[in-house]
Amino acid sequence: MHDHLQCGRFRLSLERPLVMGIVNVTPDSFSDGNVHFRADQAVAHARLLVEEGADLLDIGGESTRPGAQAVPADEELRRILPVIEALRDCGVPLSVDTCKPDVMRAALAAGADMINDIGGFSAPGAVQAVADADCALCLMHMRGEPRTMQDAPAYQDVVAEVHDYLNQGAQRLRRAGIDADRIVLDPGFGFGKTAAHNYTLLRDLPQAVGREYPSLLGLSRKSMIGAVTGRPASRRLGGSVAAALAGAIRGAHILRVHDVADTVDALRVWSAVEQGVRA
Ligand code: 7PJ
Repeated sequence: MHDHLQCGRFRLSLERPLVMGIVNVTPDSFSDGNVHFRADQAVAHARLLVEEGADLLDIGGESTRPGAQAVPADEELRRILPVIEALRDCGVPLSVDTCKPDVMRAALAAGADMINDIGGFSAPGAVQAVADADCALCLMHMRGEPRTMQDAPAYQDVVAEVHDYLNQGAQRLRRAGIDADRIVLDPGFGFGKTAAHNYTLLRDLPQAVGREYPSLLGLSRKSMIGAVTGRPASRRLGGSVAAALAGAIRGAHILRVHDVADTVDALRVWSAVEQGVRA
């Protein structure tokens, strides 16, 4: 595995876990439906996350929650392009969370450094949309599609199946001429998985991802945290930080979180335990 991630304008060291702050530009995150208001709120929130220590930002214009409906590409672009443009100078790489090749191309042209595709670059044209750029690619495992993925997901061996999907997907990217140092793999917590599947994948993270590529984990506030704590999404901070730390201990490279400041604190304390404190 490479010691860095080629990520558009940036070359990120993978020596310590990186924190990716989530920036939602979806109507359900804000009560006002106005596009400009929404973009301004998202940009302000993103700047706060950078101040809190985010190493990257992940900008999403399509809700991918279980049961969510698809958003057309032009609406997704109306939401995210102003946000990408406003954040270009924020000092950290910008990832864009999308499955659509047209959105990928437009986001890269606007300055995005990474494409995060929960569909694993399986849409026709998705690989070609990113191949000739120098962006990073996050390839995530999903079983089914968001609308129906939580309808009784079943696996023979969830760890082996996720491993094979991710590594075969990475091979497909490599055959299209994409360098290994641009690729990140993600087990896709909550995407067509029961709580038991999710915890097995987190426990066996090194086996689920393999050793060839760095990993990205999205655990923040997910139902797997609620399944164990009994808490609603608004009160899953402690559980989410514990899950992020469990991932870091197992070698995760990028942690995708809502609560950047608390996750950064937890990682700093963990690092002080492991590496000691410099005098
Ligand atoms: C993930 C994501 C994830 C990656 C979402 C949510 C749902 N992208 N986008 N991994 N989750 N790579 O944050 O609850 O787990 S949207």
